[in-house]
Amino acid sequence: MNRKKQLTLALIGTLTLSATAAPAKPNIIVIMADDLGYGDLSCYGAATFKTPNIDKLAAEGLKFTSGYCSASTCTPTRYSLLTGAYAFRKPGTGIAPPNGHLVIDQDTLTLPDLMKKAGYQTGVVGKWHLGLGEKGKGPDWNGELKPGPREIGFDYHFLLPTTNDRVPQVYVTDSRVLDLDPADPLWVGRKKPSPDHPTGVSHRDTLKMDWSHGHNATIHNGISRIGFYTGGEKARFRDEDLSDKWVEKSNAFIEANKDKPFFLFYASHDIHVPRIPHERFQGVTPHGFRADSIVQFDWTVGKIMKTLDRLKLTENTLVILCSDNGPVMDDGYKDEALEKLGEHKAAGPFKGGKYSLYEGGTRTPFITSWKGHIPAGSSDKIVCTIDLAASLAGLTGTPVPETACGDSKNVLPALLGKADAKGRSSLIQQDNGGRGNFGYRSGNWKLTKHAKKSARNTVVSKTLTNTKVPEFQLYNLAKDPAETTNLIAEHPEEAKRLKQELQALIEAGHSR
Ligand code: NG6
Ligand code: CA
Repeated sequence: MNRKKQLTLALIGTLTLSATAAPAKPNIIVIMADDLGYGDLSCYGAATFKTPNIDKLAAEGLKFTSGYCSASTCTPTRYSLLTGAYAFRKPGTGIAPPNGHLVIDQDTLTLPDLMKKAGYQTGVVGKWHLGLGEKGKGPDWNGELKPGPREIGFDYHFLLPTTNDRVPQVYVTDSRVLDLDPADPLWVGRKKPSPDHPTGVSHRDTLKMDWSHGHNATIHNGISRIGFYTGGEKARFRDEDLSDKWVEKSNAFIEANKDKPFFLFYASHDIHVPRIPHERFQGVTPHGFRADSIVQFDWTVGKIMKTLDRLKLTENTLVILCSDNGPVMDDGYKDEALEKLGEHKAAGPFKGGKYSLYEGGTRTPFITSWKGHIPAGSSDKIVCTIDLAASLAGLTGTPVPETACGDSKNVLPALLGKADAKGRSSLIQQDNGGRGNFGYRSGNWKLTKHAKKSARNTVVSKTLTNTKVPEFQLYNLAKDPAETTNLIAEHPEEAKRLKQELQALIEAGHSR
């Protein structure tokens, strides 16, 4: 055989190999951090501490510079991730209270439903915060917590029901509170259960972390919370142990499903308040518990990646890492996040953070990694957590009915780093919802609409303050990513176009 022919055959061999080696149905792990800002990882510019495990994921995969979550608070982003629909279209999807009911209708075709249709085992581990139980009833803490994750498509769940600054501090698995002693029933409510019930107000001097606003009701583990509860003593966990538990349960799910395609939603509680990392992470950064919790989160990612390596699943698993909203410093506890911030820029180059319509509210870390299938590098394509439903359905060849996932775009080529990928041309950004506020990015133009003419200022200020702003502002993100110069007077035609597009997308009821 001549050399040219040999080379040609070798080349064909490689091509065929890579074509056939591509599994049609890779495992999928969506890792969502809580309140993690654009600048909060060393691969996104954090310079005063290191996140080596996520940096490795980014170095081997694709790091997005225009990756978004769909809202600047938790519940609406998670609602949109799982339903593929903008949360503002469904009133009642703002931050869920301790006794909130499930905000996703059971007949909605969800992301885990689509994965199940594709033959996947589906699981969710970590923070839920989408409510449990029926509308008008809420969670039956001592009985079956239905409807819940199982009823909307997850075969397996191991969860913290809301956020850890809300009561109760118990795990939910198998549609029940884990380790609940029927002789010590759990009661959760909004009113103080008895005059002598210790709270963050009456027993403030006993707290191991003081509160700054809200968060002054029932005390558990030396920390007072939002809401009241009694009972369920045996079922309660320590804040310090949450991350170890997420690793244990995520790894067990991966191990149990290693021979089938699986879809795991690992929803970390890091770095939401109360930021109480495990003792071994306390003090590892110069910034106090906020950044210590980031390092802890990074460790959990490393543990999961090691499990994939050990089970030889790395080349058959797509990992997507994202956040549920931008950063916040003082979110109700005196944990010195702001005092110890130093030069760290939690929102990177962007303005605003959690609760905000500015880029810092929703432009967050976004990394995709799939060894051998996603080229290493960075991408400036616009992608959003709301797109995972249509994109992952696209990946697995699962048809999405026209009426489902109404705002989820198939941006799979962008997520996989394909050369001709486009990503989104536009994106609506929302805050917690219900106030008529919107951000709208179209190409490099960004319009903000603050219906009440005030904006939340979360990152730089000590407490949550409101700043007076014009109803409409227009920014050029290519030249002014920090949204400092409002161009609405200079570019009335762009402002008009964006206002019209935004209004049309809102009125249409869907955008796919
Ligand atoms: C707010 C809480 C805040 C946090 C947030 C939800 C007060 C004063 N503030 O209402 O601490 O819990 O809700 O955060 O209570 S999220 O990331 O789950 O959306
Ligand atoms: Ca959050």
